[in-house]
Amino acid sequence: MHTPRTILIALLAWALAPAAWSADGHDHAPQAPSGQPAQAESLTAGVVRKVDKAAGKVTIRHEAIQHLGMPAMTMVFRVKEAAWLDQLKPEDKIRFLADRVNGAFTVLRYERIE
Ligand SMILES: [Cu+2]
Repeated sequence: MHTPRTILIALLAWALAPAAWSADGHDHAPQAPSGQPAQAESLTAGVVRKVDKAAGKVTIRHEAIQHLGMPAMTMVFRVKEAAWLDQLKPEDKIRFLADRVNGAFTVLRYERIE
């Protein structure tokens, strides 16, 4: 049978352990580097589906975009340079750099895939 003393010790051990763990947990944070490489610049393959010069947008069927956490899909992008809308046409195969600019997904750079 348990004596009151062993029960008390068990309760104290249970009560103190989590406090010790959380104190340790708070210690490591300041030294830890962020781990995320700043803006890993990676080009994404895609195929132009539609160019809308009036709206300044291009629809691209693209592969997964890791740095945006986006799976492969077809979607509309803005473009950094309006002139690109004259150079792009449906079925063009491109590799492009996409990122958020003022909350809108934007093509910042692209190159044609021959
Ligand atoms: Cu997308």
